[in-house]
Amino acid sequence: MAIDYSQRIPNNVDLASDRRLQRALENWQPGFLDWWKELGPDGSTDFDVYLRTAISTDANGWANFGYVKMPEYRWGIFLAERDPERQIAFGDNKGQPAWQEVPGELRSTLRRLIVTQGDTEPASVEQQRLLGKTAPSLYDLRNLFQVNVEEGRHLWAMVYLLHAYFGRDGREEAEAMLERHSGDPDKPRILGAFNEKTPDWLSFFMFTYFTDRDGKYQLASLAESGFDPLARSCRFMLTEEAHHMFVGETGVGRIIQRTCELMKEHKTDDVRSLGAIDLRTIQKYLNFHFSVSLDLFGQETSTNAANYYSQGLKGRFLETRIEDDHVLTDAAYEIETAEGGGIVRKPVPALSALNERLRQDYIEDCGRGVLRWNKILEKAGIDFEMKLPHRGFHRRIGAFAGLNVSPDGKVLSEAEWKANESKWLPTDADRAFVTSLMGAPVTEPGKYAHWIAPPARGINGQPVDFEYVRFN
Ligand code: BYC
Repeated sequence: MAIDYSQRIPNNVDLASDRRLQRALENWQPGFLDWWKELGPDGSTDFDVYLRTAISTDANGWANFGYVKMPEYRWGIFLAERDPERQIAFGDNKGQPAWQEVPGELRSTLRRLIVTQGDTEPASVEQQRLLGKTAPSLYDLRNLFQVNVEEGRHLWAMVYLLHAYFGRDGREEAEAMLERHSGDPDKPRILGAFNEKTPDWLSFFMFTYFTDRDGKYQLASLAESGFDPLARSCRFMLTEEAHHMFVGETGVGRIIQRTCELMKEHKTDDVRSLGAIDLRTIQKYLNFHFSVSLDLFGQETSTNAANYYSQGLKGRFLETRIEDDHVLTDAAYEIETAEGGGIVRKPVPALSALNERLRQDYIEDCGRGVLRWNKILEKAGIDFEMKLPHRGFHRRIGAFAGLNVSPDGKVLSEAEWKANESKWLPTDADRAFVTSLMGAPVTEPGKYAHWIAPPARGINGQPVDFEYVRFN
């Protein structure tokens, strides 16, 4: 699965053999580059960045490191290897050979899924575009840029599918990917969390921990798709996604670490006066990013989700490892949801509960990192525990959207909510404080901003004081 870098668009799909498709994508490419220059990482054009670039999609080739000027990064089309024997693993078409073309009757549904997925990728780049101005170190700046170029490539992955399999509609959707913008009042991005701001590095780390993890779970579900080119695209995207979540988990962990150090050294909880972020504020950011990311899974019970599954378009997380009939027409699944002004547990048809089931897998995964953050606190001897709030807390999508739910899962009156909201979610003053810590970028190798601890190790075996970015 070597990638052909001699082409204008690097690829491992033999693009050169399809001149029409190649031309169509080459026509889209300048618009993408203009978008990158306008809304990609601000002011980064001349930097040499120590980046990972895939040279093949197998285990030996996808993590190749070297200095790259970001606008010269070779965005391209990389699909995981095809298994000619692959069968659809679930739904009404279970056991049939995976589709290499889009079944006519599933066209618009599949296009919508691909567009929703694709839309998030450039959205996140737009959200993060100013963060380089306040990078806490060269190591972090490099990680931000790595995440950004790969999200750009994930857009390419979806745009390729739209161009290759959806004709004129697909080409129009690919154009529209560059026309909607994060937070644009007239043409916003499709999903809520991608219109929120990422104005500071605590938000960035929370976003890459919680929101990129939604990406992991959605991509894993689409990697089960009966439409093989989508499955193969998503499988390769998942290999890159892991680093994004690593950046988030270790970023939050390093902030907690630094806060603990200062609390111990100065024997105080009030680390704000010492120029660091207090644990309560970190918890509030966690509450915010977790809850907006939970919304990304859609309604608790969803006929859309049932249809995607029965049609063979979107499976469950690690579908083939689950031991059941993979059709689910007779199965039930117990969910927690809002009903009659309260929170109830009840069994519902498993097919309709697929969004909720994926959200449950996601919540469990989120919890594992929180445990590791708590280990840092425990090791430092600090009596504080980070917690994931209840799934109903601060929701805008789904059955909980109409309720005021506290982090520990109690339904509150409007007045009770209002009286406590500022304890649970970042206030304007909290955000202003965190932003105030984001000073000029730290550009000296091996130096780190005051509010964050250095990483335990560098990237690709390099030391932590490596020159990860050269500014020229
Ligand atoms: N915001 O039946 P439901 C990533 C709409 S992140 C706004 O539950 P469904 C990444 C919904 O469209 C992963 N609207 O919907 C991370 C529907 O509208 P209609 C992105 C929402 O379709 C970081 C209605 O409500 N990938 O990769 O089952 C950095 C009924 O809802 C929202 C995907 O999402 C919302 N949050 O579920 C970079 C995968 N939620 O039909 C990248 C593809 C629901 O009434 N998308 N609605 O007009 C999907 O699988 C589904 O579209 C969703 C929604 C799971 C998102």
